[in-house]
Amino acid sequence: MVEQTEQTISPIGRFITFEGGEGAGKSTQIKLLAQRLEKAGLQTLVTREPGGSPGAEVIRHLLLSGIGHLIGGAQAEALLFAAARDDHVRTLIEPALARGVWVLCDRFYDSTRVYQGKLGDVSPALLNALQDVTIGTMQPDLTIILDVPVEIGLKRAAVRRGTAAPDRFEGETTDFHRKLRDAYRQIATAEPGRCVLIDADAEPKLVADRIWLAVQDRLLGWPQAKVKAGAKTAAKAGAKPGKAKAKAKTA
Ligand code: T5A
Repeated sequence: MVEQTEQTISPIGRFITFEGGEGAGKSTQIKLLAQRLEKAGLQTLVTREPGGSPGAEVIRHLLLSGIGHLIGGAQAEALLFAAARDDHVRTLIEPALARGVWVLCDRFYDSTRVYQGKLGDVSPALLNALQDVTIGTMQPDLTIILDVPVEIGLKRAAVRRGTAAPDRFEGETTDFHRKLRDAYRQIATAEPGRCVLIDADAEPKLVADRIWLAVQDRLLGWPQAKVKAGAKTAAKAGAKPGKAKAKAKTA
């Protein structure tokens, strides 16, 4: 298994982003994928947005407190997310990729497109301009969109939060979160080359197997036989990999 890994893995760094609604399981899954990649001999860096770099973490604190929304609504928030992203990309992501590290990022610009664009009505022209300034032509090599029913995601987020108050975005209405889910599904449909939609309404281990299949298939170039072997493992545990894959292409 390790021999195959060494023969087929590209030495350049890859950029994988995780997206989805509240409580979809991004933080949980990003750690599990990093463990699998490290086991395969790849150096990884797990990071998040908003935040990831010292400067961006300061802006994260402002954003999640709701100050951006208070001073100028979704447009002000879009500007703050962009400022945080600019620092994060320049000081952390680009240097890591240049060193050959695989960067796994919990949320990236799709979050801005969905939260501030689709739901906040910030104009595509402004979002495109911000994207040009912050990331230019850089694109994730793969975007994993975790899809769960809204009620389940919100319940998970509430359990994790415990007695703490919901943040600015968790506190939105159920209708907001439904639209959020739809918007992510639309992105998966519109950009099937970059995105894969993963059914995340399952045990964490099973979701991790689905993600691993997608990463093997899309980025590691492992032989089909190997992918099928992974699919069998998932099927044994009750997964329907064929269905998940078809959904990713059509949802
Ligand atoms: N935002 C962000 C924007 O509006 N615009 C932007 O441009 C960007 C970058 C960030 C907020 O900022 C917004 C979006 C967000 O609202 P955050 O605190 O970073 O907020 O939180 P989120 O990214 O939303 O992530 P969450 O913390 O809500 O959830 P995760 O990471 O998706 O889920 P996770 O892994 O922490 O799991 C939540 C709980 O569920 C359990 C976990 O153990 C945990 O308790 N769990 C499962 N339970 C059952 N089955 C599974 N499969 C499970 N997977 C996890």
